[in-house]
Amino acid sequence: GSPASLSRFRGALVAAVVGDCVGGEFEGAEEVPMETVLRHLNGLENDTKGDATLEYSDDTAMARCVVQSLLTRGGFDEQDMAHRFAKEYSASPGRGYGAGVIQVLKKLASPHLSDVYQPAREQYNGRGSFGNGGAMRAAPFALGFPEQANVKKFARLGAMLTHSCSLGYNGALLQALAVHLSLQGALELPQQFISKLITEMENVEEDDAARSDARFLKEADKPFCERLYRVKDLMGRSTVSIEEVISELGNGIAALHSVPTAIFCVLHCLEPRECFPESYGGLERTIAFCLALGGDTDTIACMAGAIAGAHYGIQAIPQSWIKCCEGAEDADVSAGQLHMLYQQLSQSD
Ligand code: F2R
Ligand code: MG
Ligand code: MG
Repeated sequence: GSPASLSRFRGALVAAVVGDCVGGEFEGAEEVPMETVLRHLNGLENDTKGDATLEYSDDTAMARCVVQSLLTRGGFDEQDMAHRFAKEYSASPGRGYGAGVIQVLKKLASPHLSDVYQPAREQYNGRGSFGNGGAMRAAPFALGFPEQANVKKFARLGAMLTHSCSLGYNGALLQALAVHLSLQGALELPQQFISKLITEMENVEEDDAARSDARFLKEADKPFCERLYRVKDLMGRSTVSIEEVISELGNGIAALHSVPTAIFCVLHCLEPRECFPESYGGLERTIAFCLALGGDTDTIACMAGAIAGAHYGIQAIPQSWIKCCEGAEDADVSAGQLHMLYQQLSQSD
């Protein structure tokens, strides 16, 4: 498809929802044999009822708030977005939110709050959350802003409403950047794709706050860059086991242990692999691979789904999967609206 086509927008937003919904089945599981994953996915294909049976979780609930805020305000408005997060949590608290972020969402509901970034700053004795909650809802920023600098700026600010640790908000920035590049067709050249991400994150992680957080958490000097180099290394290997992906990149709830993993899953599944049915295209392979990792499967599949969907487009997502997932059809409609906003902004830039 052509860069930033409607099909890519629809693919990104719909596959993110599908990843969240189908991945929810295995969230927290330690070991998920590929046969179990394929049986789960086959079950969706054979589901003749076709009514949304898989519910979305916090990943999609918060991404929907981001989408509606960007569309309603025609850009980023922190007050509006914070208000939507709080309202959504209060209306549906049972979507599987992280244990810490709940405190932030409750504080954001206060009518007396003057600084919407303050509750996030109060988390974890003032160090902020490094969870992947900012990254899991970052894809719409890539669809709302044509300029790469704006994608980075607003994905970071949008994440900081709940995640003030640099390892949380930089994970969101990285995820939005990966979707942005994928929308432009950058996954046609996978080596250049990963090199661009590394170059961008080298600059982002120069920041004093990033260096201080990394030191405090005893991580590498530039933690996301270090993980992306590991992704590059794994890409060069002919075979990579699930165990190697988990030990090298992680499958956990921290942004550092899940965003580079999601990026790797997309890159690894660009080519057919023995473990998947021949009938599977790249998007199906990506989602299946994410699920087989176990751990934070809904979020890793959601983030990988957004990147892969932006690459393959809407046609790559099986209709039977879309029909089973709550919110997937809404996401398709929203993708069309974001595409219009993106085109308007492209023309005015
Ligand atoms: N939370 C889950 N899944 C497990 C529980 C499901 C639920 N109880 C159920 O059964 O329905 N999934 C969702 O959470 C992840 C996104 O989390 P988010 O928004 O980043 O939340 P939070 O609370 O900020 O961080 C998550 C955990 O990370 C640890 N953590 C973060 N920062 C920390 C810090 N500075 N120091 C120490 N620990 C820190 C804490 O354990 C947090 O609880 C997604 O997977 C989403 O699907
Ligand atoms: Mg979730
Ligand atoms: Mg999760």
